[in-house]
Amino acid sequence: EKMTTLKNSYSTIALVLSDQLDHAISSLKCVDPATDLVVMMEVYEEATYVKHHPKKIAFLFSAMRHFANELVQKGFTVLYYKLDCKKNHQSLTKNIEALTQKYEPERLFITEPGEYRVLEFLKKWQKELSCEVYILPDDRFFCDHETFENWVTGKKSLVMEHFYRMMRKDTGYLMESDGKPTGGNWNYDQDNRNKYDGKTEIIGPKTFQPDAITLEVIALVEKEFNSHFGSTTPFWFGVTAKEARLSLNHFIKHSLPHFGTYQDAMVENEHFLFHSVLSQYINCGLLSPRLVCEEVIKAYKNNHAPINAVEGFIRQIIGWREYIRGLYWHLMPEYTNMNHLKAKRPLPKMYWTGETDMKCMRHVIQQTKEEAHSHHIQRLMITGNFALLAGILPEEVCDWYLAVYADAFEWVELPNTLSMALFADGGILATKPYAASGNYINKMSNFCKGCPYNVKKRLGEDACPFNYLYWNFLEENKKLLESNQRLRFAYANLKKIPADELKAIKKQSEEFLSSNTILD
Ligand code: FAD
Ligand code: DLZ
Repeated sequence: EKMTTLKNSYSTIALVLSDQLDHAISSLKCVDPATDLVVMMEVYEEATYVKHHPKKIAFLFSAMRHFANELVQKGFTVLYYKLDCKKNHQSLTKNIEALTQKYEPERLFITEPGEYRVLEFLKKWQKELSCEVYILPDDRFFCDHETFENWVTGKKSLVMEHFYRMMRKDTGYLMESDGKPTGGNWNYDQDNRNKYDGKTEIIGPKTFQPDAITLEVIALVEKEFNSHFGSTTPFWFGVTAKEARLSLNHFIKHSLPHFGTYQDAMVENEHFLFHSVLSQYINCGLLSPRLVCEEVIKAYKNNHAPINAVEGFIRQIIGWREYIRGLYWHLMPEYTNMNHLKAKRPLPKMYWTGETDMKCMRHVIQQTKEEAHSHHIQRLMITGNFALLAGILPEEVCDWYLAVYADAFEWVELPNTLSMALFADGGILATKPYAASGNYINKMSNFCKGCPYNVKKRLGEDACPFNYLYWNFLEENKKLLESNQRLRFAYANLKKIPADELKAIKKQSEEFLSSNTILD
């Protein structure tokens, strides 16, 4: 689809991918609006290699279309392939092959992608296309590949906290002039584990009405991807940088002050609590992580938000987010095959249907279906924890997480799922598995109230499955995990369970995991 009149040939072309929607992206710096061509493509291949959530596809396509319009307004010439345009070959490679034949460019610029799979085919382009293909660094990140590799070199363990402190020093965020951390501590995690008090007003993220472009995209997505898990409505995401910025302001004003305190809390029918819900904007380029950090720190300096909230938030962005990205590129491509605990069960059907009597699982899966979003503790300690305890194949769990969340791109999804949730890397990211029984869920949420399963019981028909699965998990993985110092209390408690009760726990776990509730 032409967005402006095209010439017969272009010496320079830049390709902008759907997660690179930033006017300052490195590829765009290499094109001259007066003479060069920018290309963007909606393609089936990218939308279906895992069956992405329809809301995620609609969000990305609408954001791409808005971004392309902005480029045209700035004077760029843009060749934009809508999904349903006739000349679309539905694959980035096939379209680029056709394009380079037609326009005979001398050079093609692309900012490095967020997936190893895509990088692999870009490298093939470098060999096979008739033009020079330049893959440029993605300087939206604070930590480049070289800095991360230097940090890794010679280390026995890659503890996030150590990386985070380096990033605090590098960025100067929340640092005093004497080199000490603001507030006196590096980390206020112990203040960030409260159950929701039921009183603090929850405002939630800023919502937007879909405009004509988004409505057109939603209609297209509903027609083309109706077999995918999830719904396009309600659609309230922003789709431009301006809207993403308004969402940031809204978060700072209403939720940031409580972000730290309730960071780990979960509440039935509350989808977002005090989380920012900015990840989809940051990851696709609509919102700069630097701007996010600077605005959040400004709120601290203006006494609008306390240190536990601000430090907790900054840690997510310059700590976790950057560390996760570094690990991904450090460990690929072998990473995807890791399965330390030898988990082998297929992904239960309930992950696609949301049909289960376990209230917490039902809530998180149904929310995911509706919103293409759930917050961190829901992802980690409900759906992730269940997959860990039930020994679900990492590959299938990872594909689910990659498909169902609007913020999911492999560089960020894989380490979070495979390493953090499933311990499939054997402890590179986490020092112990985030395995928890129903007790944790009951402590941090109100899901257990009114659940047909009894969170206080570990055996019997109405016992909470998280309970017997937890002990069964420890027992099943004894050889691999018993020597882990951080699990010594858990294993000491396992030892206290009488042999006949442990036998019954194993039996009930086996029956539950092979039952129709799980598999059908
Ligand atoms: P907030 O809680 O408001 O946090 C602020 C920001 O910090 C986020 O927007 C995000 O940019 C960053 N952040 C926080 N935690 C992490 C983290 N662990 N890794 C990377 N960035 C982080 N995040 C994704 O962006 N994409 C994913 O595909 C993704 N998959 C996940 C899968 C699992 C199994 C788990 C446990 C976590 C996953 N996360 C992922 C991390 C985290 O859950 C989301 O970043 C967060 O829920 C997004 O919501 P928010 O914007 O409200 O975050
Ligand atoms: C996730 C996704 C989807 C659904 N669709 C497209 C698309 O049509 N065009 C595109 O350029 N990118 C898409 N993506 C993102 C890619 O799958 C991939 O994650 C990024 O290109 C990595 O940088």
